[in-house]
Amino acid sequence: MKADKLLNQIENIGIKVIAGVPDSTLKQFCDGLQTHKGALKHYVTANEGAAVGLAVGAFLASGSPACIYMQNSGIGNIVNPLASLANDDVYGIPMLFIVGWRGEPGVKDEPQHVFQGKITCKLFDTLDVPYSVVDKNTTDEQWQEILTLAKTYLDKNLQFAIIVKKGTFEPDKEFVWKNGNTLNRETVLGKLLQIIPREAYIVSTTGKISRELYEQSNAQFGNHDNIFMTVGGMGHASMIAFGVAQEKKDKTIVCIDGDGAALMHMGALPFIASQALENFRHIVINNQAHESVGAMPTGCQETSFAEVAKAAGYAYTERITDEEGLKQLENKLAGIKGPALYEIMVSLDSRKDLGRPKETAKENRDAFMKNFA
Ligand SMILES: Cc1ncc(C[n+]2csc(CCOP(=O)(O)OP(=O)(O)O)c2C)c(N)n1
Repeated sequence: MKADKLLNQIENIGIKVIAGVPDSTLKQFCDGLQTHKGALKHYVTANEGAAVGLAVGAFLASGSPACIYMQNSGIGNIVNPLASLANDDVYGIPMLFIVGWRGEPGVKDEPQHVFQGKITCKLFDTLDVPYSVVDKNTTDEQWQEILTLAKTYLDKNLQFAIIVKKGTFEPDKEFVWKNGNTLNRETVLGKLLQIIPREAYIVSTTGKISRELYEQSNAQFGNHDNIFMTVGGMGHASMIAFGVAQEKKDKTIVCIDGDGAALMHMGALPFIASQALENFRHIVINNQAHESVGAMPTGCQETSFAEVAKAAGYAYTERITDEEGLKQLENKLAGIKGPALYEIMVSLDSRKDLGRPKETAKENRDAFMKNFA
């Protein structure tokens, strides 16, 4: 299936708004969203639950159901507004979900996708959301039948989901966006590992930031034992870092976050600021996009995390855009009382041959915990 064709079919069943968070399984679909010429209004939301909220409001005001696209790891974020607001036992708000299926049973995938993949269909069953599963062999006629079926549910103010297997969407027009930043993310991460004291602990965010830190740390030090990689649970790295920091007040804890992830659960910022832990350092690597899953802009490209953190009450905040700023970071990281947030603006490049952690998640957990034994 080509994204453009599906987007036309989606419009044809009366959907006027589409919102969500990008996913690698849906990469071609997400590219299509950026290049599609139809009348659909498209929004990238901070998290998948926020897209459900938007869909509720859009329906209230227009009477038309909205469509929500997401990775299956976002199901957790939709459960609350879906079960306690949109469900037929409450307001009965129709919406169509398009869900990328990572971790499909029988298909090799990363540890963070295995359990989520196993329970994906069961979760929609539990949530009373009927669904169809599609793959690369689903014909145009079958897609049309699925959308016609979806419409019968939407017309009754119910929800419907289309669960999309890997390889379903054909490459079409690739969407390419440049943010104009000059620092390279992996180079910055390599430098940060030289600046951050070896006795500090690092909690890194979901996606390529953790993968690059893993490779850079192994290359520089032969291990990555002071880094906890938040491989799943996108958006929660800063609260994990806070959890460590409040236990280990004599150690410096550095959260290395992404802009998309920091947006996803931004309430962490005022919380962390209010707790005023001097040992807390927050570094947001801002490429203004979800680069790990295809570089779709976050929808909040102009947001300054340094300004947000300042308003939230962080003791120190700064935006770094060039080599000079990065050079000066060494003193500012050690000599300043936290909570401090450094926002580093980076470009959208990443290596094609970037690896993934070779150990199991539990081995990495144990290696990190050994530091505190
Ligand atoms: C709840 C949830 N939604 C979506 C994803 C898919 N996902 C993995 S990494 C990523 C992008 C992260 O963007 P950002 O934090 O800006 O880091 P970048 O990839 O740009 O370095 C997304 C959307 C996910 N893992 N979890």
